[in-house]
Amino acid sequence: MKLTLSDHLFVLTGAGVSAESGLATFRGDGGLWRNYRAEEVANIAAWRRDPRLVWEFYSMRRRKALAAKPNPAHVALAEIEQQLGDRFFLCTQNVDSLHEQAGSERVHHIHGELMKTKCDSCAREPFPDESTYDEGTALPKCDCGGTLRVNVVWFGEMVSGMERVAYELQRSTAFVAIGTSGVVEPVASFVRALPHRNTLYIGPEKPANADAFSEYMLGPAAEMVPWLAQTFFTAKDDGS
Ligand code: BJW
Ligand code: ZN
Repeated sequence: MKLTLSDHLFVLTGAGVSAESGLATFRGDGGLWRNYRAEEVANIAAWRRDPRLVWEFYSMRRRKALAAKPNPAHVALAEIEQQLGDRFFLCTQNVDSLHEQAGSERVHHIHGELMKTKCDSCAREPFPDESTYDEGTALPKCDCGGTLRVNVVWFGEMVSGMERVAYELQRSTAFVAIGTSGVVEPVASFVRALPHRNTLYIGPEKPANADAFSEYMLGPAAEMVPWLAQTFFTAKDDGS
């Protein structure tokens, strides 16, 4: 991939970028929770059917996320952003805050944020919340009588901030996707909506939408992303 200081870089991250911080991915070996596939619980239909089960799942996720630390991939992305400034945009599907903890500032959480809570009935603003609601505890209620839920985007719900994302895709000159299986829409189609083909995928295996990428770096993010940053900084020092 050609990446220079004058590029507009759009980075897309998925669960794989946080795997080496100890947070499980959705699909594959780490994706099982009490015999449920994670996607079966991360689902609006599951919330309507069994909100207690869904809160138990997200309570477990909140505990794990609170204990997790950014890994070298998060840190390397923050370093690239330092160089590119407003020409850098990071769209993450992850609901953890590891990018922010690593120092990234231009982060868009297209599938929401785990450490925020909102009402499932009224339009009150999502608010910061690290509370957990385990088996036997009452469901949290809003003043309006609605049930409070975690501020994430489930299947069947609209993703967040698509207008800004579409703008950043259009103005990008380079696109890097890291640790995402390429099956969840609309995000999986971003790589097909670009005005260029300067595209790179980083992860241990090719994603489902691999045909749309022009290059791959096959390996774990915590090794490959610092390497990408290094080649970028070397090119910068050369003035190339
Ligand atoms: C490593 C690694 C290491 C491992 N280093 N890498 C068009 C066509 C067909 C269907 C649809 C469509 N448009 C919309 C849909 C429906 C649906 C959808 O996509 N369905 C398909 C699955 C069939 N999409 C939606 O409903 C979306 N909404 C929407 O489009 O609204 C408009 C609309 C509404 C209604 C009708 C029509 C249109 C919303 C999607 C919301 C997804 N939500 C979740 C849960 C979020 C909360 C939470 O975290 O709990 O988001 S599901 C889950 O999947 C989560 C993830 O962000 C998302 C993507 O997963 P990701 O990140 O790719 O993880 P994995 O586990 O799949 O992959 C990990 C990867 O890492 C692997 O590739 C590994 O190899 C790799 N890896 N170790 C680097 N060390
Ligand atoms: Zn309410």
